[in-house]
Amino acid sequence: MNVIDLETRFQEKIDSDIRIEPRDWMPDNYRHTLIRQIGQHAHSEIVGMLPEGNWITRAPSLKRKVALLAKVQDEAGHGLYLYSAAETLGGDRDHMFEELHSGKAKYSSIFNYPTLTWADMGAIGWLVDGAAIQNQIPLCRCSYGPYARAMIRVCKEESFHQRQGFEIMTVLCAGTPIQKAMAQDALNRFWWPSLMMFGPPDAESTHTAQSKKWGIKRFTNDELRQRFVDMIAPQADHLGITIPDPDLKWNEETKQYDFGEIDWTEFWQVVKGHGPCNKDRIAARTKAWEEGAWVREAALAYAEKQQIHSTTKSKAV
Ligand code: FAQ
Repeated sequence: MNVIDLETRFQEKIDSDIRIEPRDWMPDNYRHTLIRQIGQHAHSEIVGMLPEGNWITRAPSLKRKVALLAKVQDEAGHGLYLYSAAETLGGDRDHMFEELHSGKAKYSSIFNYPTLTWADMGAIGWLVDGAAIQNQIPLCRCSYGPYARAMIRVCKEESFHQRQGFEIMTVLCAGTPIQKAMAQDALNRFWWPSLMMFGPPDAESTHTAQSKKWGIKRFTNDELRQRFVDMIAPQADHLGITIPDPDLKWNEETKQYDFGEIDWTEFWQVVKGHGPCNKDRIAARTKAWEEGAWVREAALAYAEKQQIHSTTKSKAV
């Protein structure tokens, strides 16, 4: 079968909602697009542990500490499923890490903002996990089987994360005036960066058209951003805090919220490495990688020993 026939058959499978599995034929660019997106997604999960990890030792109670610790560990687990999913496509894990540490690989812009108060733990759970769920639920139907299956478990865990974040916000908003002001301040700082998580506007998105054709993305960046605003605006009303956007208002005709212009210059600055915490994030990940070298060496030595042991045993049989 020639390449054109293979591509036609491949597209027919996608159009009939048949999952593509690791050993199936796929166009090179489909493979590269997935390794790029899954790799960036995996990096986002493990870099995303840092802003919240910052508050584990300062959580205001044992109950809060346990929930936050569990959440941060969940993010590590998500990173691991995702690196494994990228490996099923031929992605090399060490190479992906090299690209992260050298600043070449991207990860979500949101994790380059600092977490200044405890209320930021509420805002991240509510807004950042809320945005992640909005973006990842459609990925459960992604055409690539291992990625789609990983997303099912990830989304279940992200839903718990969002609940715990919203509950932190609920308690703060019903608390003292200072606590409510802290919640408002966290919303002020995390609102616009959360909208940026969905990526550039559709007119400037380089990958959306092809990724939609291949069933990797089911919705465009702007469609998902709009859904997010429509979900969060009534929740902010319920909490009694104000979204920092004077142009935000319900549109009776479109049955959606209209909202103000996003600062795309800020977005691209952060993506290019010039956000408030980019350098700290990369430095923390690089340090963790270097300090974990002995664990990787020990695991490899153990695996090699096991291999020799099982080969000798099977020869003896
Ligand atoms: N930050 O053409 P598009 C989480 C890049 S997980 C940085 O629209 P695409 C869990 C993009 O890579 C959050 N870069 O690209 C958690 C591309 O660059 P390239 C992460 C961004 O791929 C919660 C260029 O701009 N989620 O939060 C961003 O079709 C709490 C052009 O953009 C995922 O990764 C950005 N925000 O659409 C953890 C989900 N946006 O590669 C801890 C999977 C775009 O050409 C605590 N990924 N870029 O050099 C996706 O759905 C997609 O990749 C998009 C971008 C929607 C992110």
